[in-house]
Order: sequence, then structure tokens, then C-alpha cells
Amino acid sequence: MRLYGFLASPYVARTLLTSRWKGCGLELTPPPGGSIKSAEYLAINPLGKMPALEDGGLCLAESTVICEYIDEAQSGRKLMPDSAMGRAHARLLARLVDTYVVPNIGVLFRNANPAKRNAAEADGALAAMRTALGHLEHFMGEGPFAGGAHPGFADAVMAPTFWVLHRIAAMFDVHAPLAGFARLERWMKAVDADPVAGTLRKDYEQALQAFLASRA
Ligand SMILES: N[C@@H](CCC(=O)N[C@@H](CS)C(=O)NCC(=O)O)C(=O)O
Repeated sequence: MRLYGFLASPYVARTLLTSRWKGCGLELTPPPGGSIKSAEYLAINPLGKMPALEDGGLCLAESTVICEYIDEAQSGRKLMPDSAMGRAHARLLARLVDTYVVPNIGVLFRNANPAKRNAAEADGALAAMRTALGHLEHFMGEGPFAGGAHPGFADAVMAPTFWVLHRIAAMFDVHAPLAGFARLERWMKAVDADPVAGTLRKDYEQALQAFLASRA
């Protein structure tokens, strides 16, 4: 199995977190040609996005699909819940994050530079973000992790998104973006206290910082 991408991407980080929680020792391979737009990488994943996963001569794209595949194909503790409703709940949380939280992070990213900021657009994204977080809060369980006592698929998908959210929100002087969302706050504390996720968060933040500095 070969996982392509750079750690600064939250989509890549969620697949790496999945593999670490599985204990399968999968590490990142930089895209061939050095870029996700190189001809070599586009031959593997024509979407030109990361991550991509190669296994047995076949290639997968889309991080949540890759996370589910790693969970099913590798031995180790199952990250998807046992019950049909548990699995649907995990997929729901992942879908809510990708559909309603991530796009607002994208808008904030575009407006990160105060000198070039469209304040109205950024304010709109911050407001839409709180609405999305409120909806996510509604569907969070009793915790501490998304599916209960142990981290799983939904936590792996959500965690890096919230790491980047904290970083980007701080650029808009929002230093506690989960304030007021008790379940999400408790969940974030549990994820940060997890040794595997806590370690990856440090590496992820370094990679993100280097990426942001390269764009400044
Ligand atoms: N829906 C995709 C999104 C992947 C994605 O957009 N990755 C970003 C890196 S954070 C990327 O490769 N962007 C390059 C591009 O869109 O051209 C997934 O879940 O894997």
C-alpha cells in the first residue's frame, strides 16, 4: 500500500491518522515528480488532488474512501462502528464536516492575508462556520470520541479539519472557535489527549506552518 501526499493537507492527515490508529505503519510518499500536478502523479490520480492510495496496482482517491479502505483492508482494531446506525452516524459526521465546515475554511484561507482580505466574505464564512458547527454539535454523541469510548473513522476525518480550523480562525482573532459547543469542545480535548492524534497534531501544525510561510 502506498499513500501519496504532503502532511500539510488535512485530507492527507486524516488518512495518516487512520493508518496510525490502525497501527499499520503506512507512511506518506511524496507525489512522484514532486507535485500533485506532475505528469507522473496525474497518471496515478488524474484529479490532481491529494491524497491518493495505491494498492495492488489499483488507485483510490478521496480521503474518506481511502480511510474506509485502510480500515477494512488492514488488520487491527476496527475504526468503523459495529452497528449499521453507528456506521451511518460516523459517515454523517464526516459528511457534515466536508460539506458544511470545510468550504468555510476554504473561504477563510482565501482571505487569510489581511492586506488583501474581503472582510464581508470572511465575516460571512465565520458566521456560516458557527452555523455548521452548531449542526455538527447537534449530531455529536455523548463522547468523548465521536462514536463513544474509542477514536474511530469519524474522529480521523474530523480531527485534522479542526486542527486547521483553529489555525486559520486565529488569523481572524477567533482563538476559541469551538466556544459554546460543549460536545465539540469535549471531543477536541479527547482527541488532543490521545497519544497518537496528539503526536500527529504537532507534526501537522509544523507542516501547515511551513506551508503558510511558503505562501506568505
Ligand atoms: N475531496 C477530496 C479533496 C482533496 C483536496 O482537495 N486536497 C487538496 C489538498 S488540501 C488538493 O489536493 N488540492 C489541489 C487542487 O485542488 O488542485 C478528498 O477528500 O480527498
